[in-house]
Amino acid sequence: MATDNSSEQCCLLPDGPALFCPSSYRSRGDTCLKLHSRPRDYPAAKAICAEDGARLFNIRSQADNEWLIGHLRSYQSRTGKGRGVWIGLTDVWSAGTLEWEDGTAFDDTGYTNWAEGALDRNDGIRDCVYMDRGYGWKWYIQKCVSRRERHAFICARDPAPPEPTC
Ligand SMILES: [Ca+2]
Repeated sequence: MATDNSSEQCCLLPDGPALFCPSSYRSRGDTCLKLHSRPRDYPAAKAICAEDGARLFNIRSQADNEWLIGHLRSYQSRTGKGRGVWIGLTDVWSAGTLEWEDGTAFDDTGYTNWAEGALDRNDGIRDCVYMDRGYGWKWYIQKCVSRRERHAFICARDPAPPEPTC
């Protein structure tokens, strides 16, 4: 992640206050994003985002997918660490029915980037989707909690008016 640019103004509403990303988040479009490079299991990653009023970043377009890959490549080239990242997609609530963490149903006709055979692996045990360098950055599914396979993750939240300083 780039250095803190929290003071960077994110968005302007027509008649509202300027909105900012909180410190340690960076702005991308109208969203604030933060990469957590330390691998966690899916519920732990979710909980860490929730502490910030954020949710796991959802890939909703090819642009999102490419941005995330570029971001991870850059991180890996600097640190030599990291190979997988949760993408905020799970069927843990209803087996076989994938949903994004923002609450929208997964749409097969929308953008997807599945690894070959990944969906065949979706059973009652494997419920959480990640993308992995080992699969050419394509999407794969695994257990949400696995001691051996934890992943980095990105928290996404809305920008907010600046905190009062007095
Ligand atoms: Ca499943």
